Amino acid sequence: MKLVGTESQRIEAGEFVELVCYGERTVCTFKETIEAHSREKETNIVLALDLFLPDREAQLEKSMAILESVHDNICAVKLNRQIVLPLGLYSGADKIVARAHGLNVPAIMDAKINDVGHTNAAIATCYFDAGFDAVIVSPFVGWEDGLQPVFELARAKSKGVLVLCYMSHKGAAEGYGQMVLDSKTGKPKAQYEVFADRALTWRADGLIVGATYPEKISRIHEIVKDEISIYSPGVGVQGGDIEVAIKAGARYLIIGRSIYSAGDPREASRMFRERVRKLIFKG
Ligand code: NUP
Repeated sequence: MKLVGTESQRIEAGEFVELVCYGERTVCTFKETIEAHSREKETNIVLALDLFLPDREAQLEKSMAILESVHDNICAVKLNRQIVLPLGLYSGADKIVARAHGLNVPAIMDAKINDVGHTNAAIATCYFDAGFDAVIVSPFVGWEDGLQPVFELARAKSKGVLVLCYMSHKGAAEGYGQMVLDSKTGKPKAQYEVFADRALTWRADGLIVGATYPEKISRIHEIVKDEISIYSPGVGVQGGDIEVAIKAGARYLIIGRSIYSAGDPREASRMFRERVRKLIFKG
């Protein structure tokens, strides 16, 4: 299928069904792909599948079971190193990614990539080879010989790059919230505002902003508008509020413990989805 028109025109024309097909990945960006999944399933919830169990087999089995039980209610799944380290990338985590794809759910690797260029590129290559559709990176490492190779690799492979902009924990203020001198104006500016500007230049697919700081979500949304989608972790256990985060400008909510640690993860994910449906999809 040849895609014509803007993303919103194509989605309005119902072409998003084509976009969600993995066979078509070369023609759409990660931003388009997840947007299509989100609209089709009327959910903006990204499951943070951070289950950590002493028994590795049980960790894999239970992670799979949770993914399968909640997949109708999520638009993507996010893994991080607490699953990749014990299970291995090519012998465990990749199975979860393949299962997610089998359920038509894209997979994000929360790698927070943060090294010099050549190792960043190698790390991103491993995650993309294992099937991940997007990686999360840290902006502190900068562009030249830092994140540039990751963005180039992602473009070449039609994968996504999401950039941390203001993290959800208390210590985030020490780095993301510090005042720095804007290199263009010489005037003081918050670090996270500089990162939001850079993400526009870098054409990032998404920015991560903690739901625990709705005022930061609003400010960052003001800077990036709908050019870059805001992903917001920190609702539920960390204290952030779904409605407040969405009203401030979050497009996706990353939710972990409030779903996978619930007595009934499927029901918990269904209830979250109902709440976001009213706000985003007006259902
Ligand atoms: O700022 C961030 N805060 C955060 O919690 C950036 C993140 N990537 N995360 C991730 O979101 C964290 O690693 C975890 O996977 C998830 C939140 O989980 P929970 O607090 O909903 O259990």
